[in-house]
Amino acid sequence: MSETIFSHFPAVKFEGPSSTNPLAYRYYDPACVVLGKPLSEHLRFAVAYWHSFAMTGSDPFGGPTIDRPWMAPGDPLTLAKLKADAAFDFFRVLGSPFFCFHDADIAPAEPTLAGTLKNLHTMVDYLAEKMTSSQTKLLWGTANLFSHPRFMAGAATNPDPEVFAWSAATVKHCMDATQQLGGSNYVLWGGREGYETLLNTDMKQELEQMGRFLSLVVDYKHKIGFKGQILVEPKPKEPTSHQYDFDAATVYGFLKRFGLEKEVKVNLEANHATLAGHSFEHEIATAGALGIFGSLDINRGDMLLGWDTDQFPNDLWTMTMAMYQVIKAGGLGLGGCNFDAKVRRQSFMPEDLIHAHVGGIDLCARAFLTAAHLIEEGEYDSIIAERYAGWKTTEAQAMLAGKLSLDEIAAKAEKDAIAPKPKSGKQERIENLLVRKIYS
Ligand code: XLS
Ligand code: CA
Ligand code: CA
Repeated sequence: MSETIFSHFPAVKFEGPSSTNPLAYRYYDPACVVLGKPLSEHLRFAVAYWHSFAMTGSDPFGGPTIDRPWMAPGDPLTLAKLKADAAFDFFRVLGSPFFCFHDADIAPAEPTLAGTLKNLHTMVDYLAEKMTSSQTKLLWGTANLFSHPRFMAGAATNPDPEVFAWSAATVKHCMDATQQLGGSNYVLWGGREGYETLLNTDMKQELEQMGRFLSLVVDYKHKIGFKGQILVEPKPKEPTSHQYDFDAATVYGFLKRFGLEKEVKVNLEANHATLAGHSFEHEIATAGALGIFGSLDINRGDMLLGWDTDQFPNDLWTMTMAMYQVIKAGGLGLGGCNFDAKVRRQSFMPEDLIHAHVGGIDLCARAFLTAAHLIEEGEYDSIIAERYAGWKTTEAQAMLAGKLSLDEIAAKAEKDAIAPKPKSGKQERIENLLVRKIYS
């Protein structure tokens, strides 16, 4: 492979908490066994191709600030291969176990569907070849059904059935690509599946279309024997003002309605949770309780802004709360921690991209280790268990299991003259315990 912009960076190594090397892992020791398996298998970190290699730093007020060799004018397929070479070199530097991509990130589009799909498969073959000499695997593939003007009124929910069909064809080929590359998951983020104004929108019709589309995806998964998970990624707004996949609970209701709740799980993003007015851990706990927890997009928003800034995470408290809920939800399984995060537009040096990922990986690792320690030690869980201990009695269990009707419960409560006493929720005691554990 020819030289890339990352060639002169050595692989980042675990050096332990006392290291002062800015490009070392202080907490992420991939081989460290915790809760019965190596940390790398719990966290399954992934680099997002779009933010790391396709993002130019432009914003509504200014043009590109990030200039990579593959962004120069030239033959689009040659440039896409140059980009892929750099991407896999970057994975080498981080020791990244996984990556994620959209079709549009890896392959140039053409005016025709056939031309675009041909380029996609050329580049998928190229990535497949690169993966034979790399440790990095595919966490998930997805389709960009939101950037091109044809998707301005949605993909599956577009009023034009030809856009539905174009989207179906694209997803079919992206699922084939994901399977060819051994991907663990296929993700659907409904970028423009929502509306800007109800004045021109038939919501009932659009929801039918979206349900049919997802059912077709699930059918195709079984048809080709794809062993990975199908994941829907909730987001409440941006780019549309009302997105149909608002949050984990909304997606669950939608899946139930179309009988897909056993087939599809969610890919939860921190910044999308906060845009929905939730915490990241709320979304993880909700998905865990509903049995649809799939994977994570790791990032953070800016609480003073209120849009999707996709910054790298740096808050240990928040991440520890999230990781605690991940463990309680049964772990990431086939999912992983994908850095759906981008460097700021002033951070245009290749080195900035490495610093960003090293910090994010280390933060997640530290948070996971603390969450695992909290669980192993048991003090925190025992406070919660004690709070619900009343439900352990046979009588309470009978009530929960539906063995007593409302009037039977009423009759018994009156006969026993029950008099429940208020009990402390112990919030401050818990907060003090967590502060001690997280910052020690
Ligand atoms: C955008 C989404 C997107 C999905 C993949 O806000 O986060 O990047 O993760 O299409
Ligand atoms: Ca995302
Ligand atoms: Ca986002």
